Amino acid sequence: MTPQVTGSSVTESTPTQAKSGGCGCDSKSSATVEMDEKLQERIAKHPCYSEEAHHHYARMHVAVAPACNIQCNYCNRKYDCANESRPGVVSELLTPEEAAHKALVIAGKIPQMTVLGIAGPGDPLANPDKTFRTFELIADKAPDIKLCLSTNGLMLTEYIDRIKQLNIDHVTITLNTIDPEIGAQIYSWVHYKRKRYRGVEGAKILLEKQLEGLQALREADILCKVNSVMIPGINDQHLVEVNKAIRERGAFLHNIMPLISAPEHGTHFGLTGQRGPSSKELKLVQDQCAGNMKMMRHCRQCRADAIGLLGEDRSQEFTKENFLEMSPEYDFSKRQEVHEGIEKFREEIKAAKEKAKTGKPQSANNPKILVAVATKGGGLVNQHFGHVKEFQIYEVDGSEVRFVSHRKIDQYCQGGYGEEATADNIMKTIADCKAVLVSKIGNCPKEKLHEAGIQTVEAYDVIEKVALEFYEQYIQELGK
Ligand code: CLF
Ligand code: SF4
Repeated sequence: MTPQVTGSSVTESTPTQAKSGGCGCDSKSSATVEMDEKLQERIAKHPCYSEEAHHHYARMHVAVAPACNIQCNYCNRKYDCANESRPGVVSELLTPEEAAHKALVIAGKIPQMTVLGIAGPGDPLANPDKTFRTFELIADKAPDIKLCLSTNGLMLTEYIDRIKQLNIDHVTITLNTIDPEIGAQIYSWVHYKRKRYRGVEGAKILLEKQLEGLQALREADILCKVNSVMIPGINDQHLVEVNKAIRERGAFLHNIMPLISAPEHGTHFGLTGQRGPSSKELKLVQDQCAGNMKMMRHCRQCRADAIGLLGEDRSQEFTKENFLEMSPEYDFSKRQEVHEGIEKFREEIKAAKEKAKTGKPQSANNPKILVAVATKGGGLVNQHFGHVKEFQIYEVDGSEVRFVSHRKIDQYCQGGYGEEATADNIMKTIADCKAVLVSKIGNCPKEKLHEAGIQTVEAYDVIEKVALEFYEQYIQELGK
């Protein structure tokens, strides 16, 4: 699938969905346009499937699936599923009834929550009764919440009819390799049809089932995202091949995520010193695959019980003790009202982006630069430097402003203690950026950034607009 630029907004379409005429003009048929629109509608409020939506809409995970049918070398069962989470203990397991109650509470308290995902802490399809019961309860009471499932794919073909029947429109498969020899280095065992398989034999079964599952999702017209964990020295050189294989089988989106590995996680990789990739290595592989299909770069490897916008986690506000005391406040009309407001705001942002682009120089010779953006969401530069916990990194070339990654930092404001140390770390984390775009910044960090050759821009406006204005000024100064 190729990212397409229409006006100022990047849209996603599959190769069969967008074709150009011989003259290079856009000659989409009305059926194709309609297909694009339908596709857009399906992803418009999904914060993972649409990069743009993740500034506005939230997801929640319910941890109802403890068991797993394989053993990945990057996972320790007492931690979150590394498929969809960073290693952190899942605070509490829920029954389907508790999960449904929680979803209805959150749907009222956070009306911009549009997607409910089951992503662990084990594999949802190794716990089919709990998983499907949860989805059933939620679909029944909250029809406007999209259902999302993340699996290792081993049992996908067995449950595809059930998935379709429940209207689960988004499924993620974590597929790290298509080569059983490489698979044997990633999976220590696979439990299939009451038997445990090890090494290449186990990996072969898993990989075959994953590719069959992908095919089955395409046939059932369910949008499939593939997650691949990048493991340097094991599958990093092989991910372009994985990308090709999944594209051919109709995957919608590819999310290459860095291996998170530390001895204290108690995983095989953690204990044997297997490192994860640097952000530069990760970006290189993502860029190699990007010409071929739409890549997801805004993944936060969230917990199996995460709640909120992707960059935030509000799960601790809704512990079992808390949410069981709360009454469900799900209100369909109120939620629709909030969503309409968000959509109106998105239109305004879109118009502002288009306006910002008008008349900007479009040249292949324009250098690409990185900028670090402080944002609380909404597609705006709207956060104080001292409060930033993660910068969003954008690549700018004068005509395009492209999200490339996020980088976590320790918050600068430490209440008067420790700012020196955090400042040094922040400088290191964004050393390759030409500027930080913030709503406000104090004199002290501003001076430090300038000393490090990083400019500061204070604004409260649409990210793309601020980034393009900075770029123009940067190029002028470069010319001088
Ligand atoms: Fe959850 Fe996954 Fe659905 Fe999103 S997460 S089940 S597709 S609703 Fe999203 Fe989290 Fe990355 Fe997953 S940021 S880890 S990709
Ligand atoms: Fe862990 Fe998920 Fe792998 Fe199962 S599929 S071993 S839960 S990372």
